[in-house]
Amino acid sequence: MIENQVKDFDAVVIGAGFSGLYMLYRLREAGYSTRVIEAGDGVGGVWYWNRYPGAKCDIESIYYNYTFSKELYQEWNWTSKYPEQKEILSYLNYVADKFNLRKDIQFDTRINAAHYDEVSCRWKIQMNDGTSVTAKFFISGVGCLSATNVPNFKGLENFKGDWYHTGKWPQEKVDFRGKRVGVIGNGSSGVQAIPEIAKEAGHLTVFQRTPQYTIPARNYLYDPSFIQQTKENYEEIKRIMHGSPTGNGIQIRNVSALEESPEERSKVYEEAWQEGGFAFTSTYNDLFTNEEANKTAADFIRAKIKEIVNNPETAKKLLPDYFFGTKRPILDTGYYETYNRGNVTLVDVKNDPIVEITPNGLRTMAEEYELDILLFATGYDGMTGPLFNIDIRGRDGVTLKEKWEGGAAVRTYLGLGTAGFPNFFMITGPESPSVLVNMPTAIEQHVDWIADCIEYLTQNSLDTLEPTREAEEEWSRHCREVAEMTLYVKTDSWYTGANIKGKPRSFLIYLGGFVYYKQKCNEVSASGYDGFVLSSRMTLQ
Ligand code: NA7
Repeated sequence: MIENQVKDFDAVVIGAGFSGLYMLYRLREAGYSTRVIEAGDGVGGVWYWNRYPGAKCDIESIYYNYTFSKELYQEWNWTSKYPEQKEILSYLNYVADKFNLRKDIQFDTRINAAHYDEVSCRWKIQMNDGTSVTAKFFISGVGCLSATNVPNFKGLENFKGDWYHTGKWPQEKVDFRGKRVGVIGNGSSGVQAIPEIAKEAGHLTVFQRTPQYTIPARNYLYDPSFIQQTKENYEEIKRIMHGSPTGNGIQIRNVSALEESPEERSKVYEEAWQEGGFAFTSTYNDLFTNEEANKTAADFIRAKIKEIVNNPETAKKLLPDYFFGTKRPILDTGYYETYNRGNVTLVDVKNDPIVEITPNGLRTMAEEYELDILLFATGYDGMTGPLFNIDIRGRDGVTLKEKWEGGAAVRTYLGLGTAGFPNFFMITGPESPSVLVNMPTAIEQHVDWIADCIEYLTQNSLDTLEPTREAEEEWSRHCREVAEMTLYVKTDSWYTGANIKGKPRSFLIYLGGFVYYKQKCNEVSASGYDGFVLSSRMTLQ
């Protein structure tokens, strides 16, 4: 029930995904009044919204969970190596129930604006239902990929069929049986959805702009005895997650791809390909920093595509030529094989661009395709998109978007906070390792740091904390320098913001590794928050 009177909380958190749920748990355990505001009618975040056919996580389930509660780890049973969306959503619902979190979550509500009031040192938070609350701490758990991107194609409003975005999928099943279906986009979402839809649709047309490298997931059901073992090894799994550069069990072989002979390399790649999953990206230590090394992996996958896809013309269209792994690596189940089906057509929209959506389908320069259902697997305005969708204003009424010049000048300290926005924390914010680490691990580390920081302020009778301009300049420069040493910045991708028309190009994921990053965060807190300004209202007046 929505109350009209203005309420004051210690903390308001945006979003009830992995981040928001754990943040709520930590703050409430410490005795802080906390309200989570969630746009959906249930918990789950991305796993609430991404219900498209084939939606799965491509991190092993035994690592894709919280570690803060041993009891929770003992109680939950994952059924397969790569968990399906439904299973992850059930897990997060289980967490919400087990820790009685729902009572502090306001569902079906969006935050429109959050303005910092310098007199009261509180955030005033305005909701889309007209209500508002105030809070000492304003914490973003919006996630890196929650602002969906529906490209502004001419004529979409006239389309007579149904259309969907993979990241805003309806709760009820979409019936593709016998239908003419079009899919625009072949990133992780498209690559997962396409094989599943092809099995059901009358005809499926895939509109591809950039061909992708994808590696077979080779998912399988876990043996219950294996799950039992992981429970017995909970401490070890937790240690691996929180002590490794990627926050999961993946170990990168410390060998250059150029050190081994072509024969040895082929053998290594073939074994990894047969094993499936991210074993392939972990074969050599210089795949993402050395162009020549990268080419060896890219050539291997291109050869696989030619081998799998029967029609040489289709195979040719599917051959990627960017640096392997510099767009988010993808795992698939029968993706390339899908193009051998009689009911699937691949259209290369780089050479034959989409001109408009028509009432009956989609028209490219060369042809019109009649469609009953159109699917946008066109991704997200990543990292800054979800934050810019909210009118967040810090000191002097300056918006986050203004301060960061619409994304051209993002400045954060450790991705956790930004100068001029006191007591505003970002969980897995821009310039933190975020999506290049196993997300639940990155989230737990951030939430723990933020919760400890809030406790420190309380214990020391301090009211506000915000980064200094110098500290954030230095951190942002360091992030850019590390990114420049890699091949990631050379590719158009959502990592670089190139997927959104007009978005300034930048690289907002910290690439120095989770272990170093965590150590740096710990040093900052141990030093009494070096790089932050801490103050009490007494000193402010
Ligand atoms: P992605 O990975 O951003 O993929 C989006 C896809 O949509 C990609 O193939 C894009 O082609 C394509 N796209 C985007 N805009 C257009 C237009 N205007 N015309 C044609 N094609 C377009 O999003 P996903 O949802 O698949 O995955 C997001 C993340 O979720 C993923 O990285 C994992 O971390 C989980 P492009 O390559 O830009 O040419």
